[in-house]
Amino acid sequence: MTSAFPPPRVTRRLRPHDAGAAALLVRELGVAAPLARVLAARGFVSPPEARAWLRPDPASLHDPFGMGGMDAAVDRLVDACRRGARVVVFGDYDCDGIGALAILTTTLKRLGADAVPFLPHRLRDGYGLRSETLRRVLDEHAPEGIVTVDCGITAVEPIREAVERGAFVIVTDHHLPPEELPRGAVLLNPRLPGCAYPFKELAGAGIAWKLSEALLLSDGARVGLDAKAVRPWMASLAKVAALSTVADMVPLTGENRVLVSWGLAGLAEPRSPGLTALLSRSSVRAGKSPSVHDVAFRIAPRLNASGRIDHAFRALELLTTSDAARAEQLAEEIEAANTERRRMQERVVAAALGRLEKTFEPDRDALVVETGTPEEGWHRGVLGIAASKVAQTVFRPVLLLSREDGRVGGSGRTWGRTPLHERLAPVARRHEAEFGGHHAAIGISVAASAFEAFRNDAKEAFARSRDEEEWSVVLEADAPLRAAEVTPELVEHLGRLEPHGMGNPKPLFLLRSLSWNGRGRPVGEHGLRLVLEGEGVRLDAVGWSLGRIPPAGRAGTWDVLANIALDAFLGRPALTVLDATPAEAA
Ligand SMILES: [Mn+2]
Repeated sequence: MTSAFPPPRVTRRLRPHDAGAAALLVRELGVAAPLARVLAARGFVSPPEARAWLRPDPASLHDPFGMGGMDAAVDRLVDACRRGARVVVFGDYDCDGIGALAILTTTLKRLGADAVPFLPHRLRDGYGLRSETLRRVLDEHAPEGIVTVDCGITAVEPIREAVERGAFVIVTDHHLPPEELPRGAVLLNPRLPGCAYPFKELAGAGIAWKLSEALLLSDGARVGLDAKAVRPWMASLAKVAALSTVADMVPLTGENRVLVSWGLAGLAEPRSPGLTALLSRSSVRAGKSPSVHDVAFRIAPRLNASGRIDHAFRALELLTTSDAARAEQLAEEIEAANTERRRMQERVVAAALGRLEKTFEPDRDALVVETGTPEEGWHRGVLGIAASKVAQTVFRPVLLLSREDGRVGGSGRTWGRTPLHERLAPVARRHEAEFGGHHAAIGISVAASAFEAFRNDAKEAFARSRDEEEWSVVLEADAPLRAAEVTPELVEHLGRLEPHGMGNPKPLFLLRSLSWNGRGRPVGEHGLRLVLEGEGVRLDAVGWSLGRIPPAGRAGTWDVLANIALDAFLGRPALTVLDATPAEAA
């Protein structure tokens, strides 16, 4: 049976590398030659640079006071802490916002402030700092000041109002600053024009972490946290910052690489009862550091779940409680929310794909727009993740929208390199939609009366700029590799490139002319375990899509793109084959 959704083209590339630079790295750092080739191909051509990358060191983190606004923010907050003043920390309901909130609230409380965390409700309050929500915060808590985390840089009007009412406002955010900035507030955002802070890619929790560090360095001694005690405190906050940073899909380079390695290593001993309960529910073995994959696919979805289904306060409380019994109870509630989230998400995905199998036309459709109702389970909180699942099946950008209260609204996720936000923005404007997001992910809401016209317009706009190259899957090998170079030592050396994730993928190697006798043992839906051979060396391999190649076409010589890992079952290195093409005649 042929799929209704033909797979995209695959573009294969090999990164060039400077062989002289790689040889120098082998000599100076004593690393295996294939690792040196990967480093050189990724731009680490000088030994000190490469050494720093291979050994992420907390001592290399930048001075937090180098961030624009830091001095002013610290002065304001230290003063508030000393007087025990009430400060509301205003966060966001995703994993980054929750982590940032936990980090800064914990530090402000430790320094003596009456810090009150506030989380908006996804459905009732919407995203970010809105006037109505802010008014409620001011009325309910009467704080002396407000510090935003992971949001606020676009909240011009709400912040004007808060300042008028006499509150001080400090914005800490990592989103792209708009042209018109909030006035009367201290702004911390490395992306602000003129901010000299050298690293621009911190997540919201990373910035909250830097602000915490600056606060403790300035005034920690007053509460018994002298210079020596600040470091373990920051190490403990780095555990949460690492989870948020991975979850927010920012590149794991620069300071993010340091924070994430430090935090993940620390999570081998989570200490806090909430993190302990969370890791155990996420099937991370006690005493073991979670991997980036564990965070992205097990831990972050749990922290996000309560905010998707209902209110994110449970996740925040889980990260901050010191009560083990309470932590267990919260972890259990979060587990239930996550199960419910998964069920709702699967239902939406199944409904959308069921319809698309009948209606999708690959030559016509350059954008997929599907709608449902809350009664059918189309709940706003899961439409974004459902859209990304559908996009991974149909290989097109996807909008999933729910019809509710006279409006049609939900989320969109792109496929490949299609600039979803840029391409949809003018259409959204024409139909007076509420619209926001970034390159790959958007949120949108249109009046029901304008929806049909919006949908036609959007589909046409995407069809007009159809470019199948944007949808192709790019497999870029870091370096060539010979079969004889695949050794346990190489696997160990390559481990120094971890943690892998956004901006730092697992090294992908090109192994040319491996012969395959055509035999293999099926694993999973389309996978095969097999043995490949090159230069007389036999290599164990697993290929998760090699089962798609008909047996008659298998025996022969292949060029293979593969990751290398230690096969826990075999106890020796094995290839994970991502792609195999008949060998090019040499
Ligand atoms: Mn964020």
